[in-house]
Amino acid sequence: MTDFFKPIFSKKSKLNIDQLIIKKTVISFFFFFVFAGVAFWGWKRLRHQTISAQGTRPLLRNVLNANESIFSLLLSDKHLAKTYPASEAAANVRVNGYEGLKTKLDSSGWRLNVIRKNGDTLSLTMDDIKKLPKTDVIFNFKCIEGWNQITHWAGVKFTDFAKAYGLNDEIAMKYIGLVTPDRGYYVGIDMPSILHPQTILCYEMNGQPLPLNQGYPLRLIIPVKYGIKHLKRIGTMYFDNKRPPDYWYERGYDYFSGL
Ligand SMILES: Nc1nc2c(c(=O)[nH]1)N[C@H]1C(S)=C(S)[C@@H](COP(=O)(O)O)O[C@H]1N2
Ligand SMILES: [Mo]
Repeated sequence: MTDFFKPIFSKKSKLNIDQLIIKKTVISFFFFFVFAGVAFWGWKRLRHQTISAQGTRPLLRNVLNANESIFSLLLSDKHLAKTYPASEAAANVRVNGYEGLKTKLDSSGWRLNVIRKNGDTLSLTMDDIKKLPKTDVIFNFKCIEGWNQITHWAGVKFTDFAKAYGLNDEIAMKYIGLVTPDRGYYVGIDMPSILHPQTILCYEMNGQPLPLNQGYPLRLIIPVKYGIKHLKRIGTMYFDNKRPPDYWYERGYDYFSGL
């Protein structure tokens, strides 16, 4: 008996088929019980946690935050989202999400308000923004609901915009917040992502001014993030070292929402 079992867990011995089967079975059961134990522990923890101000149960939020610290390490200016020729861009672009677009837009009164670190506000018109160099971005737009579409956008690179308006102290902070004019939709974005070379303040789609439901006059296009972060109809931007409030984060989604 022992001559049969003993060698199974000693590294040196050669095993016959029956011994190998037993070894693999024992190892499989071991991992089965470990994973079942972790799952049971997680389930017990979750049952007693209530949905917090962070939009979900604390254990789930901790998992999302841990994912964020791993994925933010992968974000780099050298990692570009795949781009496509304009001929591959969809002509009929999907429209999704109307938060912050439900109030009538005051086109002539619209300004981009940039709240500076010292509290001053820059109040910019579309002409101010269109004067800056224009960049096209054609990429695969991805929504967490599960659809994606190759789409063609153009506007000013966020880094060109920040340079033109001398937002040096501002981009040294950790986050940027964007809000629609009526405050109905709002996002917070980590600074490395907004400074990524493919992030644009966008005013054109397929070579035309943005349609109203796609965020006219100005929206964010940020290919390193899921659709939820591409805020349409920007009214105000501000900078902070703490995470700015974020519409979908408050409803349980991942804050980082990176791709
Ligand atoms: N103002 C505003 N911007 C928004 C949303 C919204 O509800 N309101 N939805 C977001 C989501 S979930 C997605 S997928 C994209 C969709 O952009 P599209 O309508 O141009 O396809 O916009 C994002 N920006
Ligand atoms: Mo979305």
